[in-house]
Amino acid sequence: MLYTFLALLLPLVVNSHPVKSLLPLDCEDIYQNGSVHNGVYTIYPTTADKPVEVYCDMGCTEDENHKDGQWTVIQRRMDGTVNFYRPWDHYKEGFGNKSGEYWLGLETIFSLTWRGKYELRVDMEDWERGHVYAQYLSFSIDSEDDGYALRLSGHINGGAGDSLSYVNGRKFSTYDKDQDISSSNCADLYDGGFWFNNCLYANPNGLYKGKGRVVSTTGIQWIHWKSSYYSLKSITMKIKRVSLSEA
Ligand SMILES: [Ca+2]
Repeated sequence: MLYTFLALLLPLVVNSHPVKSLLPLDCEDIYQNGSVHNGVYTIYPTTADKPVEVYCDMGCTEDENHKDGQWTVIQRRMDGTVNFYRPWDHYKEGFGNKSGEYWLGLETIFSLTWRGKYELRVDMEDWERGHVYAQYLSFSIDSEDDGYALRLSGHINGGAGDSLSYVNGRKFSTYDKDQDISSSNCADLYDGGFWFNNCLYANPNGLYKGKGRVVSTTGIQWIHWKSSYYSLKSITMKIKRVSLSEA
């Protein structure tokens, strides 16, 4: 078994492109190193002494749209077990459970999208077995000094519509760090840290409300698909490397 594994792995290592380090930067590298199944893996977005656990969505042969797997999951909601109403430091460093609900962390997302060019895909599910997505061919965020501002382009409509471009170029906000352009505190109004304008059409980090229509607007919203008063069953934000950045 071990020899079979090594025999499979060695040609990959030998034939891979020249790299400065064998440490995986993201799920693409994990996959290229021979781990082809969905699961929690360790990546190194910055340096060797700073490992980060992440869920890798390696794709699923049952779903035509997922044949190009190797997605690095940066955010996931699925059952309401993790509280997303958290302060700035938590959103900066990341929180939650990597095999369940979590936010990867702004610092890690910044490091990844600084070192490589990435696309973003947002998968979502309603309570009536509906599945749609929104994809963006280019995704990055600025450094903390620049408020972790969101940079998006190239929307592809997978049925969800485009509820994110409204906050393109906007800084990240939490209830204790209001960087939106509203006179209100959007993160406090909508119960979760995110990129806000005045305020939002999408709120992936809002309150997990459970099934069906809800009476308030603080749920997990994607307004171009569902109304403000609908809180989704699940939502996942994941990124995939297009290329490494020029040195
Ligand atoms: Ca404000």
